[in-house]
Amino acid sequence: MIEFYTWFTPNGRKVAILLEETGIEYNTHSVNIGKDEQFDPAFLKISPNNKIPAIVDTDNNDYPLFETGAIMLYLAEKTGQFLNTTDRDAYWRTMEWLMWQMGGFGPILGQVHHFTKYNPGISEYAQTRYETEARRLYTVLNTRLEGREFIVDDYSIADMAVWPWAARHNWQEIDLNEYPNVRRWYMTMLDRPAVQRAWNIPENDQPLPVPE
Ligand SMILES: N[C@@H](CCC(=O)N[C@@H](CS)C(=O)NCC(=O)O)C(=O)O
Repeated sequence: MIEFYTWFTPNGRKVAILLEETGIEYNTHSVNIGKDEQFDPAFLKISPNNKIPAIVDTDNNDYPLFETGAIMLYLAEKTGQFLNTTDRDAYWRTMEWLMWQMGGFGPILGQVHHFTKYNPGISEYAQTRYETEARRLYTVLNTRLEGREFIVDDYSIADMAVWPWAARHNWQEIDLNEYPNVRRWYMTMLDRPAVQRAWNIPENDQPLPVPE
């Protein structure tokens, strides 16, 4: 059994999608980051970086894990799903795009949320810098998806890691119509029942973002 500590944010939803897609048994524990529950001493024992999400694998001596990249690799290995380990090119391409999300798409879009959505006008420099970088990253993704249904051809943890960040395109003032391959891929993902269920973990009243 996987104990899943999370909140309804892009990083939480990355792991929620994977858990739902694999069909593995898990329990959800809400960690309300709006109420600073990520700083509770009990949670810090599992996630010393005081961020959601984190997991505990009770089938593996209560093994705790934080950082979504590590969690997704762990769950892909445990279930044997969504990471092709036999085709070495597919394996490394999946790693490459997972790392691209962890090191670029996530952190930069997180800054766009901070400066453009929540604190507009506070720093023109920061807003311009992160919005420009966000558009560059969407262009990179759009190019990668040209002629491909998914980021690494077969549906993988790379798609699950990137999608919840793209789901906040409105917050980022990104018009997905300017990135047609991203839009098509985004809609393919949106149609998946597991993605729809994951959006609501833990239960929340946020509507699934459907681009105009
Ligand atoms: N690199 C981390 C980032 C996790 C992260 O930033 N989580 C946010 C929510 S999306 C959080 O817990 N924020 C609470 C805080 O910063 O105190 C990962 O991929 O797991």
